[in-house]
Amino acid sequence: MLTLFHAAQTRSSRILWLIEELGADVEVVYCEIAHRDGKKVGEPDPKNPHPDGKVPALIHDGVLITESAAVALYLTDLHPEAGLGAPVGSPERGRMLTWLTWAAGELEPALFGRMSGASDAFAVARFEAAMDRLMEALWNGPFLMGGRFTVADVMIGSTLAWVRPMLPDSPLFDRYLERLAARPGQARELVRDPSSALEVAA
Ligand SMILES: N[C@@H](CCC(=O)N[C@@H](CS)C(=O)NCC(=O)O)C(=O)O
Repeated sequence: MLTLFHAAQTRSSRILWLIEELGADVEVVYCEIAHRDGKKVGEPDPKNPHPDGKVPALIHDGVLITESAAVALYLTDLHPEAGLGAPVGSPERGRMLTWLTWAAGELEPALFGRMSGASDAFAVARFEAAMDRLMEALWNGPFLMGGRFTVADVMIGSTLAWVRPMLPDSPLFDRYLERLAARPGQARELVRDPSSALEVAA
Protein backbone atom coordinates (compact mmCIF):
# COMPACT_ATOMS: atom_id res chain seq x y z
CA MET A 1 0.00 0.00 0.00
CA LEU A 2 1.18 3.52 -0.89
CA THR A 3 0.42 6.61 1.20
CA LEU A 4 1.42 10.18 0.29
CA PHE A 5 1.62 12.84 2.99
CA HIS A 6 0.63 16.12 1.35
CA ALA A 7 0.09 19.75 2.31
CA ALA A 8 -1.65 22.29 0.07
CA GLN A 9 0.50 24.51 -2.20
CA THR A 10 3.78 22.80 -1.44
CA ARG A 11 6.28 20.54 -3.14
CA SER A 12 3.94 17.61 -2.53
CA SER A 13 1.43 19.11 -5.01
CA ARG A 14 3.72 17.91 -7.81
CA ILE A 15 3.54 14.38 -6.42
CA LEU A 16 -0.23 14.61 -6.40
CA TRP A 17 -0.04 15.56 -10.08
CA LEU A 18 2.39 12.71 -10.78
CA ILE A 19 0.04 10.21 -9.16
CA GLU A 20 -2.68 11.29 -11.59
CA GLU A 21 -0.34 11.05 -14.57
CA LEU A 22 0.78 7.57 -13.51
CA GLY A 23 -2.71 6.34 -12.66
CA ALA A 24 -1.19 5.18 -9.35
CA ASP A 25 -3.30 3.90 -6.49
CA VAL A 26 -2.10 6.06 -3.60
CA GLU A 27 -3.90 7.08 -0.43
CA VAL A 28 -3.41 10.80 0.24
CA VAL A 29 -3.16 12.06 3.82
CA TYR A 30 -3.52 15.85 4.10
CA CYS A 31 -1.10 17.37 6.63
CA GLU A 32 -0.24 20.71 8.16
CA ILE A 33 3.37 21.80 7.91
CA ALA A 34 5.02 23.49 10.84
CA HIS A 35 7.07 26.15 9.10
CA ARG A 36 6.35 28.58 6.33
CA ASP A 37 8.78 31.25 5.19
CA GLY A 38 11.24 30.04 7.80
CA LYS A 39 8.94 30.93 10.71
CA LYS A 40 7.76 28.34 13.14
CA VAL A 41 3.98 28.47 13.20
CA GLY A 42 3.19 25.31 15.08
CA GLU A 43 4.26 21.83 15.98
CA PRO A 44 4.93 19.22 13.26
CA ASP A 45 1.77 17.37 12.29
CA PRO A 46 1.83 14.04 14.20
CA LYS A 47 0.29 12.32 11.15
CA ASN A 48 3.36 13.16 9.05
CA PRO A 49 6.18 10.56 9.23
CA HIS A 50 8.79 12.84 7.59
CA PRO A 51 11.68 13.18 10.09
CA ASP A 52 11.75 16.97 9.55
CA GLY A 53 7.97 17.39 9.44
CA LYS A 54 8.16 18.28 5.73
CA VAL A 55 6.25 17.18 2.66
CA PRO A 56 6.27 15.21 0.48
CA ALA A 57 6.65 11.95 2.35
CA LEU A 58 5.65 8.58 0.93
CA ILE A 59 5.17 5.30 2.73
CA HIS A 60 5.21 2.08 0.74
CA ASP A 61 4.39 -1.02 2.76
CA GLY A 62 5.98 0.50 5.84
CA VAL A 63 9.04 1.95 4.07
CA LEU A 64 9.45 5.73 4.24
CA ILE A 65 10.69 7.67 1.20
CA THR A 66 11.35 11.43 1.39
CA GLU A 67 12.82 14.09 -0.96
CA SER A 68 10.67 15.05 -3.93
CA ALA A 69 13.04 13.63 -6.55
CA ALA A 70 13.29 10.29 -4.75
CA VAL A 71 9.54 10.10 -4.23
CA ALA A 72 8.89 10.98 -7.87
CA LEU A 73 11.38 8.43 -9.18
CA TYR A 74 10.14 5.76 -6.80
CA LEU A 75 6.53 6.12 -7.97
CA THR A 76 7.52 6.37 -11.63
CA ASP A 77 9.55 3.16 -11.41
CA LEU A 78 6.58 1.37 -9.85
CA HIS A 79 4.50 2.28 -12.90
CA PRO A 80 6.56 1.60 -16.04
CA GLU A 81 3.35 1.08 -18.01
CA ALA A 82 2.58 4.82 -17.72
CA GLY A 83 5.67 5.64 -19.83
CA LEU A 84 6.81 8.58 -17.70
CA GLY A 85 10.19 7.12 -16.80
CA ALA A 86 12.96 5.14 -18.47
CA PRO A 87 14.21 1.60 -17.80
CA VAL A 88 17.51 0.97 -16.01
CA GLY A 89 20.25 0.67 -18.64
CA SER A 90 18.44 2.68 -21.31
CA PRO A 91 20.09 5.86 -22.67
CA GLU A 92 17.04 7.82 -21.57
CA ARG A 93 17.51 6.73 -17.96
CA GLY A 94 20.66 8.80 -17.67
CA ARG A 95 18.96 11.88 -19.07
CA MET A 96 15.98 11.41 -16.77
CA LEU A 97 18.16 11.02 -13.66
CA THR A 98 20.16 14.06 -14.70
CA TRP A 99 17.05 16.22 -14.90
CA LEU A 100 15.64 14.96 -11.59
CA THR A 101 18.81 15.57 -9.62
CA TRP A 102 19.52 18.82 -11.47
CA ALA A 103 16.11 20.07 -10.31
CA ALA A 104 17.11 19.65 -6.66
CA GLY A 105 20.83 20.30 -6.94
CA GLU A 106 20.99 23.22 -9.36
CA LEU A 107 17.59 24.66 -10.23
CA GLU A 108 16.24 25.07 -6.69
CA PRO A 109 19.42 26.70 -5.33
CA ALA A 110 19.49 29.01 -8.36
CA LEU A 111 15.89 30.04 -7.76
CA PHE A 112 16.31 30.49 -4.02
CA GLY A 113 19.35 32.67 -4.68
CA ARG A 114 17.28 34.85 -6.99
CA MET A 115 14.35 34.96 -4.53
CA SER A 116 16.54 36.03 -1.65
CA GLY A 117 17.95 38.86 -3.75
CA ALA A 118 21.49 37.45 -3.98
CA SER A 119 23.33 39.66 -6.45
CA ASP A 120 26.86 38.26 -6.26
CA ALA A 121 28.40 37.06 -9.50
CA PHE A 122 28.08 33.41 -8.52
CA ALA A 123 24.34 33.61 -7.80
CA VAL A 124 23.66 35.57 -10.99
CA ALA A 125 25.69 33.16 -13.12
CA ARG A 126 24.00 30.15 -11.52
CA PHE A 127 20.54 31.53 -12.26
CA GLU A 128 21.42 32.43 -15.83
CA ALA A 129 23.02 29.05 -16.46
CA ALA A 130 19.90 27.28 -15.17
CA MET A 131 17.62 29.39 -17.39
CA ASP A 132 19.86 28.78 -20.41
CA ARG A 133 19.81 25.05 -19.80
CA LEU A 134 16.01 25.02 -19.65
CA MET A 135 15.54 27.19 -22.70
CA GLU A 136 17.88 25.03 -24.74
CA ALA A 137 15.89 21.92 -23.80
CA LEU A 138 12.54 23.61 -24.48
CA TRP A 139 13.79 24.94 -27.81
CA ASN A 140 14.25 21.31 -28.83
CA GLY A 141 11.07 20.37 -26.87
CA PRO A 142 8.19 20.23 -26.67
CA PHE A 143 9.13 18.57 -23.36
CA LEU A 144 12.40 18.50 -21.44
CA MET A 145 13.35 15.11 -22.83
CA GLY A 146 12.09 15.84 -26.31
CA GLY A 147 8.81 14.59 -27.71
CA ARG A 148 7.72 12.66 -24.66
CA PHE A 149 6.23 13.98 -21.40
CA THR A 150 8.16 12.48 -18.45
CA VAL A 151 8.53 12.69 -14.70
CA ALA A 152 11.19 15.38 -15.35
CA ASP A 153 8.41 17.65 -16.65
CA VAL A 154 6.38 17.09 -13.51
CA MET A 155 9.30 17.93 -11.23
CA ILE A 156 10.67 20.87 -13.17
CA GLY A 157 7.45 22.15 -14.71
CA SER A 158 5.82 22.43 -11.28
CA THR A 159 8.83 24.34 -9.96
CA LEU A 160 8.79 26.73 -12.94
CA ALA A 161 5.07 27.36 -12.51
CA TRP A 162 5.69 28.22 -8.86
CA VAL A 163 8.30 30.86 -9.76
CA ARG A 164 6.58 31.98 -12.97
CA PRO A 165 6.99 35.76 -12.44
CA MET A 166 10.74 35.44 -12.01
CA LEU A 167 11.42 33.51 -15.22
CA PRO A 168 12.84 35.29 -18.27
CA ASP A 169 10.17 36.60 -20.59
CA SER A 170 10.13 33.93 -23.28
CA PRO A 171 7.45 32.18 -25.33
CA LEU A 172 9.37 28.98 -24.64
CA PHE A 173 8.33 29.14 -20.98
CA ASP A 174 4.84 30.43 -21.85
CA ARG A 175 4.06 27.60 -24.26
CA TYR A 176 5.66 24.95 -22.05
CA LEU A 177 3.63 25.89 -18.97
CA GLU A 178 0.45 26.09 -21.05
CA ARG A 179 1.12 22.59 -22.40
CA LEU A 180 1.58 21.24 -18.88
CA ALA A 181 -1.48 22.99 -17.46
CA ALA A 182 -3.61 21.51 -20.27
CA ARG A 183 -2.81 17.92 -19.31
CA PRO A 184 -5.73 15.84 -18.07
CA GLY A 185 -3.60 14.74 -15.11
CA GLN A 186 -3.52 18.38 -14.01
CA ALA A 187 -7.30 18.58 -14.12
CA ARG A 188 -7.59 15.44 -12.00
CA GLU A 189 -5.07 16.78 -9.51
CA LEU A 190 -7.17 19.92 -9.14
CA VAL A 191 -10.14 17.81 -8.16
CA ARG A 192 -8.10 16.37 -5.31
CA ASP A 193 -6.58 19.69 -4.26
CA PRO A 194 -8.05 22.84 -5.87
CA SER A 195 -5.22 24.97 -4.41
CA SER A 196 -2.58 23.30 -6.58
CA ALA A 197 -3.20 24.89 -10.00
CA LEU A 198 -0.07 25.45 -12.10
CA GLU A 199 0.73 29.15 -12.49
CA VAL A 200 0.78 29.73 -16.24
CA ALA A 201 0.66 33.51 -16.63
CA ALA A 202 3.81 35.53 -15.91
N1 LIG B 1 14.21 18.92 -0.32
C1 LIG B 1 12.89 18.61 0.12
C2 LIG B 1 12.23 19.89 0.62
C3 LIG B 1 10.87 19.61 1.25
C4 LIG B 1 10.28 20.89 1.82
O1 LIG B 1 10.99 21.82 2.24
N2 LIG B 1 8.95 20.97 1.83
C5 LIG B 1 8.31 22.13 2.39
C6 LIG B 1 7.02 22.42 1.66
S1 LIG B 1 7.31 22.97 0.00
C7 LIG B 1 7.93 21.82 3.83
O2 LIG B 1 7.40 20.77 4.11
N3 LIG B 1 8.19 22.75 4.73
C8 LIG B 1 7.83 22.56 6.09
C9 LIG B 1 8.99 22.78 7.03
O3 LIG B 1 10.04 23.28 6.60
O4 LIG B 1 8.82 22.45 8.21
C10 LIG B 1 12.08 17.97 -1.02
O5 LIG B 1 12.31 18.33 -2.17
O6 LIG B 1 11.23 17.13 -0.75
